[in-house]
Amino acid sequence: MLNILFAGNPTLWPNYEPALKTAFADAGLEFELSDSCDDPAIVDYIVFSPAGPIKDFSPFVRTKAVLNLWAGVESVVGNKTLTQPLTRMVDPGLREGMVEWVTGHVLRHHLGMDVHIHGQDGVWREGKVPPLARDRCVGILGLGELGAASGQALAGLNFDVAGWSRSQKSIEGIKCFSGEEGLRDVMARSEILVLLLPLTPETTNVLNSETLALMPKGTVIINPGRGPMIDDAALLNALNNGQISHATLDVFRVEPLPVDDPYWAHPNVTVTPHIAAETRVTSSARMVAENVRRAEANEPLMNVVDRSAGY
Ligand code: NDP
Ligand code: OXD
Repeated sequence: MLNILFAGNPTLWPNYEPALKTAFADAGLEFELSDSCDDPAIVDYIVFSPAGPIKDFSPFVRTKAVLNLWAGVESVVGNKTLTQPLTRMVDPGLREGMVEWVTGHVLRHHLGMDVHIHGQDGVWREGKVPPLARDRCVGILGLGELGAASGQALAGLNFDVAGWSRSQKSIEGIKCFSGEEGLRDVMARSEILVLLLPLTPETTNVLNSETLALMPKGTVIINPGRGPMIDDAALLNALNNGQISHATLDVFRVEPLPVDDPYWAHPNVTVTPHIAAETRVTSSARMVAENVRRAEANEPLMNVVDRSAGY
């Protein structure tokens, strides 16, 4: 009998309890699932999220894996008490949600929708025909689960998509770049740039005054990745001098974004409240159960975090 502890956001327990029970049973596991435990020493697996109660993993001496419900692991990967294998969330529902959010926001800026949505003032504005997608360069920083899927969806709409990753990739429909030179190449061609990197020391402030200056004047920034990948002062400066025409930001250094943050009031910034993509309960429960099944069968876990890379 496996003891599995749900240590995610407590408000999600009523949804996750039945979904995880179904998924573990379907995976053929014998288990006790609980959202609390009196004795950490008997816990075999932890279903984890940074919004949950566990900050110290050291009492969980028998735990075979910590299964993160989030894709991003920056808030747990450096936890010195975490010695157990850590997996991150790769979930079809999360991926689909991100593809939809990215595609919607890219299309908004590509088509110049705001001019007409906010311009219902009786003025017949002609001459605002957008180029075809095939003539619009979109850049994606990060070509992992979410970046590659979003890039491929945009390529499917004919956008001219280029992407950047740590290792060199070959992905149908996407011009792939890597390395410092590759970053400069992607920045220099992107009229719309989407950030889907994980937050690590290497990706912190990847958008700064130097890299923003490489971009074509009037570029749009879309950030569903993580807030600290942008040097906020540099972005605000670039927005104020027109180097960047708009920023759609879903993630921030401080969340919730404080009410007096300059992003809220900036006319060329759209703030969304970290809703780009959410881990979906049913599909993610299946991913968690599959990993527990694998561990019990001595098969390699899926989506193990590389602690040295930080993602
Ligand atoms: P993956 O780990 O699958 O992909 C990360 C990509 O970034 C990989 O292509 C990786 O390169 C690349 N990368 C990492 N470090 C560097 C670097 N130093 N230089 C260049 N490229 C780098 O992550 P996901 O696609 O699953 O998720 C990406 C991020 O999206 C998450 O970490 C999270 O922060 C964010 N997110 C936001 C959500 C929201 O609602 N706003 C929801 C879910 C996730 P390589 O392929 O070579 O490893
Ligand atoms: C995630 C997120 O990392 O929701 O999963 O941001």
